[in-house]
This record gives sequence, structure tokens and C-alpha cells, in this order.
Amino acid sequence: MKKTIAQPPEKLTGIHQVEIPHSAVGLKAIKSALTHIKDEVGIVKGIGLLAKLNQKDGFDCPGCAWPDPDEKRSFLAEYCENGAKAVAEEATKNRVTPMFFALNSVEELGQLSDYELGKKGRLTHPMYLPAGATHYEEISWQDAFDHIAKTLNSFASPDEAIFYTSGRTSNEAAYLYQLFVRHYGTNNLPDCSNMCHESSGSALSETVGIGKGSVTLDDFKHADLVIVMGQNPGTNHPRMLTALGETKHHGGKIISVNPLPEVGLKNFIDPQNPIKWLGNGTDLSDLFLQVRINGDVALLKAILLLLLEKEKTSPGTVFDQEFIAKQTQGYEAFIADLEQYKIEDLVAQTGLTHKEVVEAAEMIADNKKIIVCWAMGLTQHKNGVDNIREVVNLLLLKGSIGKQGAGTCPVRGHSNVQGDRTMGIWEKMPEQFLENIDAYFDFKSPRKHGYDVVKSIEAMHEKKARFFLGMGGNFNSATPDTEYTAQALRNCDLTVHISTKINRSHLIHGKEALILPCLGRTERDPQASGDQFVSVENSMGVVSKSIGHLDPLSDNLKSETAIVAGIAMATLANSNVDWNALAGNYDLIRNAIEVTIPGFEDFNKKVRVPGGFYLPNNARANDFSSTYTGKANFTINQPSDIVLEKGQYMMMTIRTHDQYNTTIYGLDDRYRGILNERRVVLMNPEDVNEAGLKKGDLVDLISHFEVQERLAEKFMVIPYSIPRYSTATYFPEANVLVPLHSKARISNQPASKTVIITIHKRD
Ligand SMILES: Nc1nc2c(c(=O)[nH]1)N[C@H]1C(S)=C(S)[C@@H](COP(=O)(O)OP(=O)(O)OC[C@H]3O[C@@H](n4cnc5c(=O)[nH]c(N)nc54)[C@H](O)[C@@H]3O)O[C@H]1N2
Ligand SMILES: Nc1nc2c(c(=O)[nH]1)N[C@H]1C(S)=C(S)[C@@H](COP(=O)(O)OP(=O)(O)OC[C@H]3O[C@@H](n4cnc5c(=O)[nH]c(N)nc54)[C@H](O)[C@@H]3O)O[C@H]1N2
Ligand SMILES: [Mo]
Repeated sequence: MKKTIAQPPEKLTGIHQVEIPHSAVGLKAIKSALTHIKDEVGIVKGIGLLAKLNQKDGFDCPGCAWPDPDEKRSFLAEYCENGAKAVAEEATKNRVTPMFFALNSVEELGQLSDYELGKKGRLTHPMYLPAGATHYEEISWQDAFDHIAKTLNSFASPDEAIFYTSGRTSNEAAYLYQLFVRHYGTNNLPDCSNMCHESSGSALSETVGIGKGSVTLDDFKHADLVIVMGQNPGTNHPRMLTALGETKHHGGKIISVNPLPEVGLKNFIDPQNPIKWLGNGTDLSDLFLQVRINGDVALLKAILLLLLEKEKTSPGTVFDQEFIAKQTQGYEAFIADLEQYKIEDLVAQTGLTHKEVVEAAEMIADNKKIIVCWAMGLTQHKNGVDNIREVVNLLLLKGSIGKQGAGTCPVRGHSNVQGDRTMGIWEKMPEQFLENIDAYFDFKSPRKHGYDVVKSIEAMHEKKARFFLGMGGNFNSATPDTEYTAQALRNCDLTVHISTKINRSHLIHGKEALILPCLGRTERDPQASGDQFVSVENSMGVVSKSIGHLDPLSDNLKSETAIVAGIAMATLANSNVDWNALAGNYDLIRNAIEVTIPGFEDFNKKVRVPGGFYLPNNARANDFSSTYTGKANFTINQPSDIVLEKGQYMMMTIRTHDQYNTTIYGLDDRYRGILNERRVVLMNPEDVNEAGLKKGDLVDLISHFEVQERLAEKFMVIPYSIPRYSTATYFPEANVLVPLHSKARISNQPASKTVIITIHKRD
């Protein structure tokens, strides 16, 4: 049998470049949202669905984790174009049935692009791929569960199995899942967060004693200054633009730090206010710093040096000395280290001018209440943890944490990625959590730390692990080093995916494979005790209820919770956990959460209050006693140590406006003016010239890591506004270039935004 290709096929789709729009959102966004809804769902059903999206009696948007307002929620503003696309994708009319699998072999499906695969629709039946077979075939739920149980029980050690989670899984399903996995005997619980905000978690726990952000939505109204670093909210968190608009409306300023002039950070037309749809919108960024890829620590250090000079001239006017003395540790060592740097050297590393850095420093010096927001542009680097620790240094110097209008704001990706962690989806949960679980359920959970994403791939590649279960997600395509990861999956005895839609991970499989189709957020969830609701936690630590209203699209779907219970009952012969009861009534799962996880007192009562409740947050409360020193910690960080050789470029892999991670909604990157083509490489026009290339040339990209090289073929050169020697490609097409072992220090997060490449013209 021929191997199915592991990366998206290298097909060009016919680029069409247009002018970059002046503003984000506005009428065009609403039009685009409605077109997706009309095409996938139908207009009447679709509008009904949107009316429930992010409303207090509705379902949580399966798009991003940006929070909803605590109070007033308006119809148009509580969803965004990309949220509507996420809903359209899930509530689609199209179906992937057993007949579809009978007509299409795995190899044939592998020829389709991610876009074409996604458009095939929702999975309707459990499917099984026997060893050596070319086609998936229908299987009963019980047979599927028994098959998983047989495989899991055949291993010498439970550590031979890997249980991945993507961040859409509800709190209830995630809690039950980790309970099953620990009861089975392993902590091998890698998750998408390992590739997303792991660097934030590592840096924030060390410095301020909580791995989550400290601000609330309301803080945006009170901030003097919001700094948005390494994030593209216009595309990935569009409702955040409303919050940034509020900052401006209340007299605050905004600095954006990004290698690309992202439209959403420039100007925004509020969808909530139809009168403004045709106007000029709100200008957002007061200062745009077009930093070189991975130039952020150097930039922050340069700013801090300038602030230090000012503070020395007039002590107490720039730094919050009272906060520093009372609440922090490590100030002197930090200052001593900072003073070793020369401003010229630092500025040279950023690709910015001295004047721009001075302007930023002045804005920061003059303001006391500062919020820093960030996402993948800071976390997915070798020095991703340093990036975020340096952000914290800045906030600590300004005393800008633990007070209104100030603090840390790591903007999470998947809608419940933060909740899944709270529920215990982590390969190294702290001892107290494990003790609580053991006491409540009366078993001994394993203590040995499990594999994270990178270690899971290594373990499967080395055949130390032979079973993979994905609770959602698309492991083959979302992880780095596509060919290597694909081989890791192929080495398994059995790969299992609990999914709503078909994706490439179903096609890159172990000797045997199973696809278990589940209900989505938009659907009702009928169980033994009646229709259930679930809960989710957003990026700011608010836990709220989510309930779907559509009838399940097929009688053969099960909820994620029911699937976990089914696997657990088949696998664990002597379990004293009543899996049936838990899956039949999610209140019982919430009772267990209440007892075993701090902050969930009265969970069943509080979750029923419209809008939900805030989890405790020590950093928000200005209490840093939970760090290893009992104080907020200054840290010493290094600027990037990567030196490019002649002919080399730094490449970041980013999202277009028309995708949700590996789900490709469409082929347009509207806010960057690049339509109908994903295999592009954005380059500085001078670099294009110097390399003897021109717009539209086809090139191959080779990444260089230690002595290894990786090849990605057929990308089209696009001259674009990006600093010299910085380039951009889209994820997941370019994942084949991201070396598995190029990862962030401490957090072990893949460095998918610091990829060193050379660019080679095709004949
Ligand atoms: N519509 C939609 N929404 C989404 C997603 C989606 O795919 N589609 N994905 C969800 C998920 S899981 C996540 S994690 C988030 C991702 O949200 P983002 O982090 O906004 O997503 P990316 O496209 O990875 O963009 C990173 C941004 O960082 C910039 N950047 C890259 N390298 C650097 C750097 O070295 N320094 C600085 N300062 N900037 C840099 C890039 O130019 C880009 O603007 O979005 C979530 N929301
Ligand atoms: N090169 C590069 N690689 C990256 C990134 C990058 O910026 N650059 N970003 C990284 C980041 S931040 C993340 S978070 C990961 C994302 O990694 P993943 O979370 O693994 O990937 P997704 O593409 O979000 O997963 C999509 C699949 O989830 C399934 N799904 C959707 N909804 C549900 C549901 O409700 N339940 C279940 N069970 N399944 C569902 C569907 O089958 C769909 O095909 O990728 C990472 N990879
Ligand atoms: Mo993410």
C-alpha cells in the first residue's frame, strides 16, 4: 500500500492579490460571516444559531477564548466574522457517512487539501480501519470501545499509551477524561496548550504565581496603555478589537509590536454600531513597532534601559518603587544585569530606529496602568519563556499588576484550552491535585510526569508508545515536523480520534485506526437524566455555562463525556468510579470538580447563574505569595542568540484570516490582501531583489536546524511589508519545516515562529 501524504498536497490554487483594506471588521466582515453561514448551514437555521452564540442562555463560541462582557451582551457584537465561520463549519449541512468512506479510500482522501477535506462535512458514524485495509468501515460503538480496551490492556505499561486533548473539550468532558487516563495509570496527557501558551504558563507561574493572565475585560476601560505584542486580534480574536476600542474611547493609548502591519491593529469598524459601518472607523495603534521576528527581548530591554535612565534622573517618577520594595524580589540583580547592555546593540537587534524605541519608552514612562497582551508571536520561540518573563519585568517595574486597568493578558487560543488545564489536562499536574483526585475517587493516580506533545512524538517515533487517542484536534497537522510526526503515528498499534470533522490525522494512522464522531457545541446533549449543559473557562478565568440548541445531526453521535465513559467502562474492569452515572448526569461530574479543584465551591449553583463566575486569581488580587520566593520575581533574560548566516532568513508560521488552526474555511487572507493561495512566502521587497527573485516566483524552502535540513516545495514569493530577513508562511503548510527539537527552553514549546530557512528558486 502506498503511504498517504502527511502534509497538505503541494497544489497551487491561483493567487489573486488585492489592496490591503484600511480597516478590520465593518460591513465586509458581516457579509463574509453571512456568506459562510448561508453556504454551510442555510440562512434561516444559521441566523437562529447566531442568536444563541455567546448569549447567556446559549452556547460558547467554538472559536477563540476571548471573554464575553459580564453585563450587557448585544446581538451583533458577541460574535465575530470568524466565530460565525467556526459555527458554520460545525453546523454544516454536509455529512461524512459510512457510504462516503466506502467510496473513498484513505489514500484518495489524502490527495485532498485541508480545505477540501473540511468541506466534506460532519462525521456521522464510528468508523474502523482494520490493519492493512484501504477503506474505513462502520463499527458499532461497543465494538469500538472493546477494541480500544483490548489494545490498552495489552500493554506492559500504561505509559505506552498517549492521550492528547485539543482545547475545545468542555470542562466536564476534560475532567472525566483525565480521570480515566490517570485511573488507567498514566500522566501522558499532552495537549494543544503545549504548542500554544505553554511558555506563558511557565513564565507566569514562576514570576507571579499563576499560569493564567491577571486582567478582566473591564480593565481595558481603565488602562492608560495597552501593548499588544505578537498577536493578530483582527483575525484571531476579533472581539478583542471592541475592548481595544474601549481603551481608546476612555482616553487610553495602544502600542502594537509586530513584524507585520496587521490591519486589525490599525483601524477597526465596530460591528455593534451600524451607523459607523460606512465611516472611517477607530484608529487603534498610537505607535506601531515593526519589530524583527524574535526581536522582542531586545526591544523590551532597550525600553527598560531608557526607563532606567529616566528613573535615575528623577527617582520614583518612572518606576513604582513602593510596589517593587513591598511585592517583588530580584530587583537589584535585574538592574545590574540590565546595565550591562548597550542601547545601540539592543536597538540594532530589533530592526527599529532609535527614535521609535524612545517614543515607546516615553509612552510607557508616562503611564501607570499598563496591560500587555500577547499570543503566539511571543510564545512560539526558542526564547519564548524569556519573552514573557521580560514582559513581566516591565509590568513589575511599573507596578502594573494587581490593580484596575493593569496586568498580564496572554490571549488564549482554543475556546476552552484554559479550562482543560484547570480540569487536570496536563502531563505534570501538581501533587495537591492528584491527592484530591485520589481521595475523592479512592484510587492511586500515577505520580511520574507524562509526555508533553514533543515527548509524545519522540516516544511514538521510538516505539516506546504504541497507542494514540486524540480528544479533538488534528495532531498530525498541528504539530511540528510533519513527516517525522506522521511516522510516529504510523508506528502506533492503534490511533483513535474523537472528532466532529474529518481531518488529516484520520488519514495518517497506526496499524489500525478508529474515528469516533462526537456532538459539537451547537447541539443538544441528551443523556439519561435529560438534556445536559457543559461549562467552559475563558481567557480571563470566567467559568460559564454552554448549551447547544440544535438537534444532534445523527443518532449515532455521542457526547465526548459519553465516549470517555464508554472507553473507561470497557477498559477498567475493577473501577469503583460509577462512569455511567457521571456520564448520565453532568451535575455529578461538577460535584466532583467542586470537591477536588479549588475555586469551584457551589459549582452547580454558580454555573447556573447567567454569565457564570470568576475563578480566584492571586495576581489579580495583588498576592504573589504562591511563587517559590513568596514574592513577584524579577528575572534575567537573554535577547535572541540566533545569528543568521548569509542567505538565511527567519521564518514565522502564521494563520490566515480564513482558517481555524488546521481547519481551512477558505483560501483568502483578506486582511493581508492575499486571496486564493496559501502556499506563499512573504518577504521584504529588498530581500526579494537582493536574492535575485521577483514577485510570483516559485521557490522551495529549506529549513536549517543543527545539521539537519527539511524541504517544503512550491511556495510563491510575495513582496510584503515585513522587516528585512524576516519571512512568513502559513501554518500548517509550512509545519514540515519546523524541527521537532527546535523548542522553547523550559516550556518545551515548539518554536514554530523561529524557523531558519533558505529560499531556492525552482527551475
Ligand atoms: N479565526 C481564528 N481564530 C483563532 C485561531 C485561528 O486559527 N483562526 N486560532 C486560535 C488559537 S489556538 C490561537 S493560539 C490564537 C492565535 O492567535 P495569534 O497568536 O494572533 O495567531 P498567529 O497567526 O500565530 O499570529 C501571531 C502574530 O504574531 C506575530 N509575530 C510572529 N512572530 C513574532 C515575533 O517574533 N514578535 C512579535 N512581536 N510578533 C510576532 C505575527 O506577525 C502575527 O501577527 O488564535 C485563536 N483564534
Ligand atoms: N507551525 C505552527 N504550528 C502550530 C501553530 C502555529 O502557529 N504554527 N499553532 C499551534 C497552536 S497555538 C495550537 S492551539 C495547535 C492546534 O492544534 P489542534 O487543536 O490539534 O488542531 P485544530 O486544527 O484546532 O483541530 C481541529 C480538529 O478538531 C476537531 N474538533 C473540532 N471541534 C471539536 C469538538 O467540539 N470536539 C472534538 N472532539 N473535536 C472537535 C475537528 O475534527 C477538527 O478537524 O496547533 C499548533 N501548531
Ligand atoms: Mo492555540
